[in-house]
Amino acid sequence: CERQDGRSFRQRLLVVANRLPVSAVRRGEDSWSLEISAGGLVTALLGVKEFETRWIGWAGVNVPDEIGQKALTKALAEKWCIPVFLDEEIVHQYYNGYCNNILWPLFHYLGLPQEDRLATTRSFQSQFAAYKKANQMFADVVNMHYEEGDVVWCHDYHLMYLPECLKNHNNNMKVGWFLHTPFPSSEIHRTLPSRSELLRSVLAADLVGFHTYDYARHFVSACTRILGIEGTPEGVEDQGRLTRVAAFPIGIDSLRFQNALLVPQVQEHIKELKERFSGRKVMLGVDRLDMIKGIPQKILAFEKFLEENPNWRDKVVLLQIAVPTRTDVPEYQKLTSQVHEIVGRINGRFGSLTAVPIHHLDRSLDFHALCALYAVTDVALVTSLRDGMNLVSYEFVACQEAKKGVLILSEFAGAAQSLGAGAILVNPWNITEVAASIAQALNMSAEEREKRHQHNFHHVTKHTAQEWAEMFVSELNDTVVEAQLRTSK
Ligand code: ADQ
Repeated sequence: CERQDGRSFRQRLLVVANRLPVSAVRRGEDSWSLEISAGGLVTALLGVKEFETRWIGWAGVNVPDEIGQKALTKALAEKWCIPVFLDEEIVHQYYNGYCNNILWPLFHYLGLPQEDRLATTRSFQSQFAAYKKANQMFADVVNMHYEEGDVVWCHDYHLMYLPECLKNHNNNMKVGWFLHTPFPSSEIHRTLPSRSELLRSVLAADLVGFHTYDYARHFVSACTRILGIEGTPEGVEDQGRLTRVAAFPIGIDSLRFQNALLVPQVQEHIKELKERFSGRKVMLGVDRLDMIKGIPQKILAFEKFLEENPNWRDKVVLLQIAVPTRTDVPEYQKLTSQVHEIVGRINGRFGSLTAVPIHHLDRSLDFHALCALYAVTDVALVTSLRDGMNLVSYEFVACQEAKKGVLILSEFAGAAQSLGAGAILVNPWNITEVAASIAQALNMSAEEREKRHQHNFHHVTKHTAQEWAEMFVSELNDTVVEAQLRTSK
């Protein structure tokens, strides 16, 4: 950007997300240690050099005292982070309640948790009130730090009420909102008691982005059916004001994965894994342990494959790495025991004294260990029941230049739209079909594997996370300029 005196400066980008990209641990009354968590969003935005990025969000810890808050604010400032302090009650109602118990399952077509459906319905109003209050607290922090010309980029289903809070305060603010989950069919969205308020608030943004064209279409039809506002080719127009709606499929920092494979420690790890599983084909699943990832369905499909293909029984192994999340929620605890039970049963059924068909790990792997695993894998199994995009499928492809393994991918993951031509697409609910696709993948000719891999590798290395972030922000800048031109005409 250029100032009036002709000197250039970098535009500031305020990224607002529920969680800051750091984990904070209190060491004393006024001392904190911070660790950057390199999630997809952080790496995406680290690559965007033309903006000066500031992060605004919750640090994930309860800090009731002023001394602690001041010290944490100071420590975070060194990492370009600005905290929003939420107390325990708000976190319980807004984050655990409205975000994770209502919006998350609904947006993934899972409905509300069965046994407490009525309880959820009863507590709905208080949770939505807490959601709005929390969103207003995020807005207050943005307003405090906002400078004219800044671009504000709000992220995900936690902050659907934020665009309206921001625009109510300053209608000239450039506000974008991006959803990382699917946006469901309007038939699902219309069951939400707060359906209209949420849509209206999101529409206050200048630009609204989704991973796929389908999600964008669902959003526009929800606006039409619920609010009676017509969609246009550019987005949604209400009383002369246009909210631009578009698809911005996220990517990964593919070079980071490719470069990791050259690190001697990773090479050594790859060698060890190859020796460990020599004579067996390696199949891999890497997921957060969440209902949406379809882990029990995947394991049952693998069992069916073993049942139907006795010749493969001692020649293939499934490594399932599942990071536990939301471990205090009963629904998730049940999922963990369910997975353990199925794995135990299958290993008992098909294992021997020296080998088992499934290795299941309930933990996170460090980046280098994960890259080594991706590199030795013959077949990756991504069987999400619904998934906004699914970055594991991208990461696997980025690490497969040597092996050219096969990706089995759920048709209900956003990634199916971009990697569908190279992957074997499956309906994860159909265990027989997934079992058959495992057989197809393991028996695939080298020529066909190469062709499929090249297709996906080209996509993953070309459409990176940096490109995604740059496209969204430049579209947001353009949208605002166009709107100003339209109103000045
Ligand atoms: P997630 O649901 O978290 O993200 P995903 O896109 O697959 O799903 O990203 C998971 C990330 O966590 C990947 O980078 C992966 O490497 C890492 N990870 C998973 N299991 C791990 C393990 N056991 N050890 C180490 N790392 C592990 C949400 C949406 C997605 C959307 C992203 C980005 O649900 O649909 O793709 O945001 O928008």
